[in-house]
Amino acid sequence: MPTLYYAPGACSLAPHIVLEWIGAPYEAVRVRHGSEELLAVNPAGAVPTLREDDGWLLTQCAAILDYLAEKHPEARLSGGDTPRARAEAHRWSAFLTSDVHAAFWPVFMPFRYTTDEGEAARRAVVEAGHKLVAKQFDLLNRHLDGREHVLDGGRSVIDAYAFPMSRWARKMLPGGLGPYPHVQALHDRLEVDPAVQAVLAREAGK
Ligand SMILES: N[C@@H](CCC(=O)N[C@@H](CS)C(=O)NCC(=O)O)C(=O)O
Repeated sequence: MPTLYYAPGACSLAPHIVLEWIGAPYEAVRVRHGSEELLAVNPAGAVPTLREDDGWLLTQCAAILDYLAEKHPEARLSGGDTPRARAEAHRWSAFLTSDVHAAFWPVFMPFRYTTDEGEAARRAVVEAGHKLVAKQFDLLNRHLDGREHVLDGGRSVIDAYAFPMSRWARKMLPGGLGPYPHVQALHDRLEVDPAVQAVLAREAGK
């Protein structure tokens, strides 16, 4: 049975949702950033980390999502098997796990982006981060116009990753998801999914 190390609301929410969609037994272990427990499985001190029964550890959300989709073809979460479908899955995985995720860092962790400890410098970094996030969400919003899922092959692990990113944007951007109605629509469809509801409740400790 695989074990997922997660932190509530973090990008680890994506593989958590995917494991629930797959429906096979798994264990979800809540960890604190910087804890010995997390550092023991991921020296970067980041979530998500996946551990298989034989002790094999996998980090990097994109790799974990791709692995889970490949391991469980019956769940049909890869977005398709043709060379172009695989390329599209990798394209959108790279966009979301690098461009979009990284754009949030100045918003969440402004102190990592300036050595100036003043409030004005902190605010300037956060505002620059907002602009970067907005640029990425504009791209995602335009892609989702007329689409129900990120990938044309239907529901996939990429939708699962888009969900925590959308939640972050809704919470952190001054206008929330208002300017991105197609992203908002995807978020809303996913939010009412029973598996997503179950995972959100677990992560909230309910
Ligand atoms: N590139 C990594 C990034 C993982 C990552 O940064 N996770 C965040 C939570 S969303 C984290 O654990 N951050 C802890 C830290 O940076 O100290 C991945 O996609 O798995």
